Amino acid sequence: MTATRTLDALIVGAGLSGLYQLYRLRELGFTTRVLEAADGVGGTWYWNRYPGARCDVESMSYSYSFSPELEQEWTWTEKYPTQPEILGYVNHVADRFDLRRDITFNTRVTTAHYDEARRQWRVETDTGESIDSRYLIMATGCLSTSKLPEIPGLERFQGPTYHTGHWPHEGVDFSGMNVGVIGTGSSGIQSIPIFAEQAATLTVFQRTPNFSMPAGNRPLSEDEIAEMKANYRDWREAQRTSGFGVPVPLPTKSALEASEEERNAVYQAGWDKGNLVAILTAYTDSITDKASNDTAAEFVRRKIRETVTDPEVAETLCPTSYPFGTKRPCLDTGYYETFNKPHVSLVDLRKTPLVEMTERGVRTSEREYEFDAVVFATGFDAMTGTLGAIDIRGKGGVALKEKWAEGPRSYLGLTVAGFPNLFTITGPSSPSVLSNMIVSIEQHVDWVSDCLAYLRERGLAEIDATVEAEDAWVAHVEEVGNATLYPTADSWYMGSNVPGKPRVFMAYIGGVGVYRQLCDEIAAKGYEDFALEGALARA
Ligand code: FAD
Ligand code: N01
Repeated sequence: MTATRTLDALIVGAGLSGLYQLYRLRELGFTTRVLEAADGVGGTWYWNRYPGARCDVESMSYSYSFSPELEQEWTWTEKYPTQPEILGYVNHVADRFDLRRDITFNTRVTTAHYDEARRQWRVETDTGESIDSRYLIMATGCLSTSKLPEIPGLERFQGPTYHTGHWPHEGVDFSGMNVGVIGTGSSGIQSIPIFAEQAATLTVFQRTPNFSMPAGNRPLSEDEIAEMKANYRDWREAQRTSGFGVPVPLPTKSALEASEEERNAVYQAGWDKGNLVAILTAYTDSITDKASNDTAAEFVRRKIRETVTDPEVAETLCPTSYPFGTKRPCLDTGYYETFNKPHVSLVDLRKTPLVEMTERGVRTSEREYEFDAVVFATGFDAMTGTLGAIDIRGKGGVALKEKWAEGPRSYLGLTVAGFPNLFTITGPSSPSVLSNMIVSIEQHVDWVSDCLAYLRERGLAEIDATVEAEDAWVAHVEEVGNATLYPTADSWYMGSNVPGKPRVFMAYIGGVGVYRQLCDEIAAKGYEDFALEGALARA
């Protein structure tokens, strides 16, 4: 392998994070390159092409804020944008800012080792390239390593199988087929109604029911587009200072202080707007007190019972084993109604667990189901899976995977002590997946860009979080998490969807606005809590 000249910064991933990071670093005059495993930009929106895939943050909010010109010239068509529309947007951004010339596609980073003497990273790829870079920025995504169900015989099935996270670009037509779907998280909930429109029979295998509410999606009117475009700056500011990156009025009282009538009116208003965050934050204790949370959970369960005509099926679809919101809730289009169709059936894996895949289909503890095709909507090894798949080694040759064996340890979810000059965009222990992610992405990218400019101005070659700061951050993230109901659920936020993964709450629930302020203060104090070292050796 031959190494080319040392870059200032290597970015891994060309999703929303990697593209904006490239834009910012290029603007600052750093030599930068992006490596991307896919053959195109878009990340999540490149890979997840299953029917029904869309964002459940409103389009005009789930968009970059860094360029007022871009905001004005791009016009979203629907309240909640489809995957093709978002991918079109991301491609537009890549072209508009001429980003592609610094992106190498079809290239997966396999190893990244820190060279302590030279204070830089050596990165190797599956195409045999070796690249030296002062800084290494992982824009590899929180939900970018898909997982299959952990059952024997996956290779035995004779028909086609599909994972929602790797959907064929040419699409799949299930017309006339008997189709099985495993998984009822957001991807399953979005795609199942569309599979049901095509398939002769559809069998849904559910391990845990999810809370979902109607998206109420619709075309955007010219007036509302014009209004947002006129007020974008204020809206962006409100996003940045909000709790979840979605501005909603702040709650003033406990759910238990409100009458049932009042509560139902509040929940109904959120329901009618298809606004998850409005329900999740309707009361001061919605996500911290079980009794308060139960009022929202029961509201949704009532809706399920009203919608699904078979009472047994309705009960199976009602989540009861965890509080509302502690597994990622969903917005759907006709999900519960789908189970009223005579050719759609639901299998409760809590009662009859999956045993294996067979040549003909899927076997549960009760019987074998025969299918022409099987869809895995079984999610991701979230937050740490993608970083864990790369052999990342910091000081002393310590592997990140070893360091994170008991759960991710980072400072601010941005840096890892002992792994100097490494940055993780929306890394574990930052608000990331508990937010409108593009807001968190821009905040992280801006922080990293400012940090690199700061180091360059002072001729510094290395930045490393101190172990003390990291320990304190990990403890703070845990403490804030434990003050909520999130850790009580078995969710991918907790790593519980991957057998053997440590059970740790992997996101920061302190709020997007609070977190931003904290990060800004640390930067303003000259990156206190970091060791800044060494004269920058320039070739
Ligand atoms: P990604 O989009 O995941 O991009 C990471 C990129 O890194 C990928 O292209 C991947 O191929 C590449 N990569 C990874 N490892 C390597 C490697 N070793 N070498 C080279 N390249 C590598 N968020 C919201 O806020 N609202 C939503 O409604 C929402 N909907 C979602 C729907 C789906 C189906 C999924 C899966 C996620 C959704 N998300 C949503 C989260 C979404 O992931 C983020 O909003 C955002 O798109 C993440 O962008 P990213 O660039 O950080 O990561
Ligand atoms: O994955 P998931 P996803 N046997 O992990 C089941 C974002 N997203 O791709 O809950 C049987 O949520 C698993 O069961 P259980 C969003 O952040 C957003 O749907 O672990 N079942 C679950 O039902 C989301 O949270 C949108 O008991 C098995 C399902 O498979 C995240 O991406 C759309 C199993 C997986 O659900 C992931 O969503 C799509 C097994 N061995 C995605 N393994 C929006 O609309 C897993 N399951 C915004």
